[in-house]
Order: sequence, then structure tokens, then C-alpha cells
Amino acid sequence: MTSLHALIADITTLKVDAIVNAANSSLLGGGGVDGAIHRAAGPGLLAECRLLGGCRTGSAKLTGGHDLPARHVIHTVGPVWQGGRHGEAELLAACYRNSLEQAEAHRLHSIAFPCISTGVYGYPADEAAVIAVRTVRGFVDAGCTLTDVLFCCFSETNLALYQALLNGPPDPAANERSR
Ligand code: AR6
Repeated sequence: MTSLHALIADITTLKVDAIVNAANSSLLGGGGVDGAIHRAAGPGLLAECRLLGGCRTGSAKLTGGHDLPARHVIHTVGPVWQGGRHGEAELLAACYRNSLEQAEAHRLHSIAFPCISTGVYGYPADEAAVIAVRTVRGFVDAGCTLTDVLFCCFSETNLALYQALLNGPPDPAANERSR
């Protein structure tokens, strides 16, 4: 059984098996949560990222956590919001699913997600939260190694969105993960 929780925190402070980074396709750092993760992890993270050859939008790659309290970082690249008709929802769902696949492949038990794409990339926070919760529920309901999935919010607004979704009725659109 996997428990899903939302909280407000700086994701770089969380002592979990993996934190997820909302990166860009270079994987070489940036602003927002990406910048915060690289600052807190130290130069070893950038050195490891240089070996990865970037990452496509919707995909995910795992590194060590270096100086972070988290053991690993799962880097994923969210879609840039372009109005919603350019496959953004599918790509955002793929970020969550592929990050969870990485966690499961490494037999991790706890993972924390930021609100991917909702900062610089401009994805509407409410729509992004629905996709995040739906995708994670669909994945864990099919059974996995994870015991704890945290939605790490950086604002009260986002926290309220996640709490409403997590405490609300089951989402009929939460479908089984596709492998
Ligand atoms: N802990 C948790 N959440 C945070 C933190 C933090 N320390 N800092 C920011 N957030 P963003 P994106 C929240 O812009 O939209 C970078 O330059 C933030 O409030 O970090 O996917 C990358 O290199 C927001 O809710 O990521 C890419 O170029 C969420 O994290 C680009 O930004 C995501 O905001 C990716 O844009």
C-alpha cells in the first residue's frame, strides 16, 4: 500500500529515497527548483549530469543525491505550456510515470515530486495537479515498491489544490499504468 501526501517544503531538505527535479533537456541546471537542487547537491551532481547526454521532454533519468539528504535525484523534463493543444497533458503525465518507473527500477520506497512545469514552463497549476495525482494514483494502484509519495508544494495555493484532490472522491479517469 502506498500513501500519498502533500506538504509545503523546500524539496532540497527532504530525506527521501529520491527527489524529482523539474529540469530542462540539457540536465545541466537552471533556475527554480532545478537551481535549488544543484546548489544544495553541490558540483558532483552537475558532473554526473554531464554524463547523461540530456533528457527528452517526458522522460526521466536517475543520479545520486550527492550532498542532498535525499539518496537520489530523478531528473525529468516537463512540457512548456503552449495553450494545452500540443500534447502537454500527455507529456506531463509521462514525467510522473517515468519518474515512478525509475524509482521502482531502483526499488526505492519514498519519492517527492515538485509541481513539475508549473513555474517557468507556465503549466496551469490546477490542471497540472489533476494530472499529477491521477497519474501517481494510477501507477501505485497497480502495485509498486513505493510506500510514500510526497507532492512537495512551494505555495499555499498548490497545497490546497493537492489536498482537495487527495482528500476528494476517487478520480474515475485514474487508469492503469501502461508498461
Ligand atoms: N522546492 C520545491 N518546489 C520548488 C522549489 C523548491 N526549492 N523552488 C521552486 N519550486 P520551476 P518548471 C516550485 O520553474 O516550471 C528551470 O530553469 C515552483 O514554485 O522550477 O518545470 C529548469 O532548468 C513551481 O511550483 O520548473 C527549466 O529550464 C515548481 O517548483 C525550467 O525551470 C516548478 O517550477 C523548468 O520549469
